[in-house]
Amino acid sequence: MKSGVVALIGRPNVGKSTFLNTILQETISIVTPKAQTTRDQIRGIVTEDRGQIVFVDTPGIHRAKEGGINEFMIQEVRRALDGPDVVLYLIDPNSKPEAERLVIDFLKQADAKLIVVVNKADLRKYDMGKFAWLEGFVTEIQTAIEGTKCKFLKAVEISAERDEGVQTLLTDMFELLPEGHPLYEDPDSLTDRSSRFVVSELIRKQLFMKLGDELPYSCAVEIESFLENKKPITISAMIYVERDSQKGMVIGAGGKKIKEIGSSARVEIEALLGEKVFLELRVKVLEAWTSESRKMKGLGYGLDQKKSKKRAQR
Ligand SMILES: Nc1nc2c(ncn2[C@@H]2O[C@H](COP(=O)(O)OP(=O)(O)OP(=O)(O)O)[C@@H](O)[C@H]2O)c(=O)[nH]1
Ligand SMILES: [Mg+2]
Repeated sequence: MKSGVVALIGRPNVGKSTFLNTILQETISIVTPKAQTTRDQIRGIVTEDRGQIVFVDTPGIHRAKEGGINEFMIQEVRRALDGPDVVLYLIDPNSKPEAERLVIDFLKQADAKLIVVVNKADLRKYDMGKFAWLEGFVTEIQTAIEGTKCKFLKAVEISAERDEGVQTLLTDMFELLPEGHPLYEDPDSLTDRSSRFVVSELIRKQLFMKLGDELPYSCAVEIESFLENKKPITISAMIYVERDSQKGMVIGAGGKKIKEIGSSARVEIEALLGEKVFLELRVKVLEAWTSESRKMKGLGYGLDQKKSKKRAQR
């Protein structure tokens, strides 16, 4: 049996979470049209006769201010790059070398085999000329990581959304990985995350889908109770925002907005759990939670202890 860990990394919005869901044929990691949707690393487990591969979805790599939620996201990327067998570096053909160079710095720290995955190949079909930068950039990556422990294998094109090239890549992964015991014993488990976590993410997804540009970045979701034995399954969740004015926007006039968010989230939660669900949402202000580490920790976005101590000493 083959066994190993494959990290999915890249800039925000390139299709990392879409790739994970396509591989698993299940929505484990939320996907939205907005950048910086994913905040935590999320493992997706593929177990079959060929062996087991643990794919690790990560937040998009971006320049993060120290000490806030964005630093947490980058910390999650670094954690995922600590020890995978293979790194899949996903690129959106609409990106630019200047933006992608940020990712190269992360690759240099990885002791792993590297495959560059140009996603959204469906877009390339329409205008090859516009995407001519990609070839030169792949060469640039190879030069930049020379002499590091990150070993370039090849570049491939896929469309994660259309499941084109994904299965071939999966076969490549099985061939590349070493023989070994599976990391997760239960052949039916698809992720390391609890249903509670995935449910909170499905609610967060609807905040991204239904609220204006900036507001979703100030939102966090916490499941307060999850009564699985009740019929219908009864879930109560709290949406945290940073300011009073944001609370009003999430609720909307006459509670219309939060109703919309709740009913769309409920449909997806029912699909996930395979049962009817009663979902209750409430909104609470937790002032400046995206920049205060104690509050972030309470919401599951804990910053590394050592780093926080260093910061406090400065
Ligand atoms: N055309 C096209 N769009 C895609 C493809 N894969 C993903 N997308 C779209 O790209 C957008 C971002 O997808 P995500 O999977 O959320 O991207 P991500 O890299 O996880 O983004 P972050 O979590 O923000 O880092 C969504 O609107 C997807 O529908 C693809 O193969 N083709
Ligand atoms: Mg994502």
